[in-house]
Amino acid sequence: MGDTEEKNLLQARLILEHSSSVTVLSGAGISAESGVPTFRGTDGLWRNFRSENLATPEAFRENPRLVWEWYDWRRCAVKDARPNPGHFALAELENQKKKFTLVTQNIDGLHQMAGSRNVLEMHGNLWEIKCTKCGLITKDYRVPLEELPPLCPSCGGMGRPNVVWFGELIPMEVIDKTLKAIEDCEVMLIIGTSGVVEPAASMGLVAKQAGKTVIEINIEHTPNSPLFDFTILGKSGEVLPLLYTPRMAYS
Ligand code: BJW
Ligand code: ZN
Repeated sequence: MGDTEEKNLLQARLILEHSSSVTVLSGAGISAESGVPTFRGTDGLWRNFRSENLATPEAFRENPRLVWEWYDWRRCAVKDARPNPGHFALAELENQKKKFTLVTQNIDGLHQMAGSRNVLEMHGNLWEIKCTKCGLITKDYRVPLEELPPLCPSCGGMGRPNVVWFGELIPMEVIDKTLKAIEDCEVMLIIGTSGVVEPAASMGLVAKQAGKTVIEINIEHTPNSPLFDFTILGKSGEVLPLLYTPRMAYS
């Protein structure tokens, strides 16, 4: 680790130590060390298709089976994934703070598996299927799914992944709670996201404009880096465990 990274790490540690309310925005990068592929970049997702061309309501209307094949493949890939030290560090940080909100763009459920409790899923959940006819949402952990597209257990309508695609709205309740969490926090951490997908990408700026300290953790700089207080360059699974003092078991 270079001198700058060491300095940024120490500074972040001090800032976090002295704050009682923290809000986090996480993206695909935090799950990369769990073996879950990110979207963009050289190792980005699948079969030379751009996720932008699959993660849309239009793509689903045109070819629901193809879109479902993609999601079924991702469900298979995520099924055996386990949280990494970055996920666990955030769960522990939550235990140490008076107020803590973890807003994630990820749909893999790994934050919850690591023990994070106050989690807002901006883009939905890979394990939920929503009926396009009656709107029923069911949890379904089968991999692979027996029939593609899966059918609604209640009305027989076609199911779709309960995720937010391009051109669709983030649930209003999630946006409201996210904005409130930003308003209420002293420090915001932006972890493992390329910061190109709105409205998540603007949340760091919202925090900055509200006078919060915003720290980014990423393996590389992003277009938003100049807006933030500073960026810690490194893998989130290596950086996050260094940002707090673990509680002693019997203290
Ligand atoms: C590491 C690491 C390690 C790697 N440690 N780091 C304003 C302007 C322009 C366009 C728009 C706008 N407002 C809305 C839009 C349209 C659109 C949008 O943003 N388009 C842009 C791409 C241009 N947004 C929407 O449509 C949103 N809806 C909306 O705003 O509704 C109102 C509206 C509609 C239309 C017009 C105007 C308003 C909905 C967005 C939904 C995004 N959905 C997806 C799919 C979800 C389901 C699924 O997973 O399949 O969400 S797309 C995909 O991108 C997924 C992700 O959550 C999201 C963000 O990706 P993320 O997490 O940043 O991943 P990567 O791969 O991009 O980056 C990984 C990062 O990790 C990199 O930086 C690495 O360096 C780093 N990294 N390893 C730390 N170990
Ligand atoms: Zn139904």
